[in-house]
Amino acid sequence: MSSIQVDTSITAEFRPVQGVLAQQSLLCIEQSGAIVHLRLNRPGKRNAMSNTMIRQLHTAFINLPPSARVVVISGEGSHFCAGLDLSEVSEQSVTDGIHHSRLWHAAFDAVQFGPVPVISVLHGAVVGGGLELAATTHLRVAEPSAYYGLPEGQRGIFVGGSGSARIPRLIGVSRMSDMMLTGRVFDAVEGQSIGLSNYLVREGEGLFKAFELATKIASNAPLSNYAITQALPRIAEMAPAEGLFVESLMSAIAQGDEAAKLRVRDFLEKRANKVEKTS
Ligand code: 1HE
Repeated sequence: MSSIQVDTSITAEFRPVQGVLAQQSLLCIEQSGAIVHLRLNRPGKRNAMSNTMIRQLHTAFINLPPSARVVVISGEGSHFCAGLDLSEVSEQSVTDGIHHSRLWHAAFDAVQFGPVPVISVLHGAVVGGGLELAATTHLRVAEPSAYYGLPEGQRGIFVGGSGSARIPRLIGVSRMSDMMLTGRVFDAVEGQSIGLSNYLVREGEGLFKAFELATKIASNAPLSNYAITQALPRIAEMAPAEGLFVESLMSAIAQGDEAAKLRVRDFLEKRANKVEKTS
């Protein structure tokens, strides 16, 4: 029996979280064990992200319960997210536009660089700011109904929610330019093949898959997960010499943690799983 005790049960029911997270009216946030499930909850407007929703997302991610080990984001209704709420920007000044974009950056940084890994479950429209949000999460699970578009070109605007920094890192500048210049829409199968999603599952099975992945992730040592979500993307942006030095520091820090010592001892004393081929 492993000496590592973590509550990663997903058989327990998801229950509404309490406190500040319960007050975010455009989000529905529930928790089961180590997993927090956050649903964008504005289905009448296809989960279009208003300023209020962006602020609520930010608030949620800087107030996650300490017991959270993984967050799963999904969208209520027939689409993941229709992107920016266009009704709020039509009369915006240039200055307001900059502040508006920076609001998104702050919220999405709280998602990507928050305390725990985040998985998004994608179905229906994943467009504009919705794709920017998906690109901010650490893993993406798509259902066959998912489709990806960046209609900014047609709307006369530009990405403002970190898409120009995050989406090319998934699919390259060339594909993103195609999407923005021509309005090209990728379906779920294309999205999977070009790296927009990590997993493509059957319709209606996205959440189940995400919870299954979340359960595995939650059973890792928290510091390893933190290193993977925080150090890895930063090291990947560094020149190799600097990156390798930071890698040495991060690996020594992770290795020095009590959780690592326990896990290595579990393996050496034949209590831990071996690495096996998945079917
Ligand atoms: C919206 C929005 C929105 C829907 N802002 N209200 N995003 C876009 O350009 C995508 C625009 N939306 C669409 O293309 C379609 O709505 C969908 C493909 C997403 C869904 O179609 P459908 O047929 O299921 O719904 P619908 O009938 O078009 O929309 C239902 C309602 O949601 C309707 O409002 P209602 O009051 O008439 O019922 C729509 O107006 C409303 N709605 N999408 C505002 N986006 C930080 S920069 C990010 C830049 C961007 O994100 S640009 C991309 C913006």
